[in-house]
Amino acid sequence: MSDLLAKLYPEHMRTLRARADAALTRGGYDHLVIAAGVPRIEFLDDRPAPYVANPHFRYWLPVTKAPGSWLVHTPGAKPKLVYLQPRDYWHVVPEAPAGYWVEHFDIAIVHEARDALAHLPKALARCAIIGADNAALGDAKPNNPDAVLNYLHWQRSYKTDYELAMLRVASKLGVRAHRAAEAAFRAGKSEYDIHTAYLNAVHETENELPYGNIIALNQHAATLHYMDFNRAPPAHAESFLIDAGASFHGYGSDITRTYAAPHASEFQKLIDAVDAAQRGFVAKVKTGQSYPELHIHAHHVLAGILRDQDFIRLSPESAVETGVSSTFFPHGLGHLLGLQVHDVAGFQKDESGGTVARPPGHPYLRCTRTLEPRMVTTIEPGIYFIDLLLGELKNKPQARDVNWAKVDAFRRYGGIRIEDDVVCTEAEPENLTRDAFAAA
Ligand SMILES: [Mn+2]
Repeated sequence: MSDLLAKLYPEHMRTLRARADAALTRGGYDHLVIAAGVPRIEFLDDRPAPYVANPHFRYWLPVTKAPGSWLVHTPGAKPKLVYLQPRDYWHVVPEAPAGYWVEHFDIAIVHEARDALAHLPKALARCAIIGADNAALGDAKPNNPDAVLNYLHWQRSYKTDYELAMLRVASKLGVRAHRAAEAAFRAGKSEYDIHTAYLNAVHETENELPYGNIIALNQHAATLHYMDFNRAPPAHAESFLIDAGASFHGYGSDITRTYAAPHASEFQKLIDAVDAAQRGFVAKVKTGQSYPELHIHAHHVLAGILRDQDFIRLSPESAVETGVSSTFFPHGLGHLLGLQVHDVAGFQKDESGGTVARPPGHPYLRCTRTLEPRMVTTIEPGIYFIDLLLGELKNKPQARDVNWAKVDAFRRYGGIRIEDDVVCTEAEPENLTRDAFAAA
């Protein structure tokens, strides 16, 4: 693997340097300075929150644990890494830089956080400094200029070959752990035990995962971000929804699967229909596809499933128009993915910034872009039986078009979500998740 990454990294660096040059021109700056960042400290406490390195730092090098380090890009010069190895016997000190990326940087090692300042450009007013507020070091205060960030964020949507290789690995790791989690569900384990089975298989701590695991049995799957991890197995396991990913050198996967217990064939039938629909949406991840239009299309298809399986008795068109489809599918079809699980620029209009609004009535859609090659997006349709939303539907005129007996019988399953990570290409989409499941 590291041979492949070593081979792809030089081109990745050429691309990033060209992007950084263009961003600096747009902002009128001479240097791009990126703070890896430092952990936040809990209020009224001396306990640090889990450290997550600035994604702009991770974009340049596969180093996720170097708090207090800095990166400097100046057009025409070799990028500079100011690498902090503190004198510290309380914490593990980051290892000396090693690997395929080292030769691409001029590296200055410092042993005190404040010593990094001497290695940053003297003319700080000429620097675009990217980082969180608490990364400020003396007069080197993050200014995060919009013109620079908007350009970089837009470009981050188009993954380099190196980044795609990272994302493929993150998908493989996630799928390996998903299979262990499914086995734990089949063995009758609790949510907590399924969670630990997942962690054992992915070989990552909870803080290293790209996001917190969602592991829901039965009606818990109706809570979209259920993260309670019940310690006891349910008396009767009917269904299992797992939304969990894996990290690889700062890149993440984001995968959701839903399973029915063997006796729950009526629920399996609905899962199969959502699964087939999801594959259809993935097939539409193509150059020129408007993501919000794909989201609306998904509403029509899912409403058709609800009608075909006799949950509702109105046409898909009127189910979407009246908001009934949103009772059962109340979140967005997906989002951009990369260095961040909900990657930047999902709503950006162009490389200068701006916003493309969500379609009215779809407040949780996380992407309004038009798809182009090298964009990576999730496709994650769902159908849920959520007490709160069903209660609201009951007070609407459309309540008479709902087969409540069947809907109520399905509350015990919670819901279904099926999520793959998909690369838009010049031709057919690359499904990172299904490819990884097929290879497992
Ligand atoms: Mn997702």
